[in-house]
Amino acid sequence: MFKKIAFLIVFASLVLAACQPAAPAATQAPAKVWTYKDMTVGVLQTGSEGGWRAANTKSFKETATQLGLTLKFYDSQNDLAKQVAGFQQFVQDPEVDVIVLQALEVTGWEQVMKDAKAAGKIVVVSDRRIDGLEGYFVTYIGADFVEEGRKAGNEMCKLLEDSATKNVWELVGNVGSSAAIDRGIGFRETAAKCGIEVTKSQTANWSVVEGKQVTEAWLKETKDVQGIFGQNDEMAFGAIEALKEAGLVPAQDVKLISVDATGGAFQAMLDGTLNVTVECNPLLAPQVYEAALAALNGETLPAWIPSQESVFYMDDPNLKDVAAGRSY
Ligand code: GYE
Repeated sequence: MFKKIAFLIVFASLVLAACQPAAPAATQAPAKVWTYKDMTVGVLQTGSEGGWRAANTKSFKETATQLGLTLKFYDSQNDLAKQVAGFQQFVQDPEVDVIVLQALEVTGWEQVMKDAKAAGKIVVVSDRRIDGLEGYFVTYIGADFVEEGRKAGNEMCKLLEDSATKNVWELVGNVGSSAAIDRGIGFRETAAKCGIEVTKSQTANWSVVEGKQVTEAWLKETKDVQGIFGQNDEMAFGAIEALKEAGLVPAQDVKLISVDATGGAFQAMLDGTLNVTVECNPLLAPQVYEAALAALNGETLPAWIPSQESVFYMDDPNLKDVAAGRSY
């Protein structure tokens, strides 16, 4: 009997509780509306390997000051282990709200991405994509490197249209980076259409010095080359020096195409030593910070926010004015 009464009392109180109207909205703490001034952003930079990177770093630092957000800038010195350690550091830093990854390589991010998610950090991947791990970062902001490679392949086809042989050498970025992998894929896709053969391909780590050394070594083996594809401006500059020292005329005897379109590339085109440069926009910070703020305020972002890019030509009659109007 006693048990029945006890059960009825418990049951009645449960029914009563369920019928209680929800607490008026006024008492629930309104979701925090983030502003740039509330944000602390940890940026994991690759290193300082050239003109593009310098413009990219400047974009992050200057835009942070303009917006009034707190920036923690980590220079990975082009060392993957250092970049992973920097990521962990930002995960453990209670002040950091957002982590921006500019990945040296496409793999190696699984554990730290999981740790960041567990720690409630917003992660934005910018500049260079990584493999997989969708759901662990809110968006990728950066270029279509495959398309950049395709553009370079199409331009090399035009430059070698009347050439009996179409042997092209490729100076590649750092091994394992999405920029290097994808530009190579895109270039081969379109270059093959006009019978171009990539007869030599080697990393020169985005650098002028290595671009020159690699090209010099190849020129010692053979001078049967009609075009050089530098996956960035700096490596193409190195090739230009090597060609000159080998008695070849850059952009005439050997056609040259680079990617980035930094100020140095415009100067090389004005000097008549570089035929074409395919733009890769380094000024990513405004889009990155905007996306981070939107994500902190609960917005869902597109998986990829591509940057807008063009192609520039040595034989453009307005090249001088175009070059004068460039901001990097
Ligand atoms: O092309 C190169 C830099 O990630 C797009 O990195 C960037 C590349 C750029 O070292 O100059």
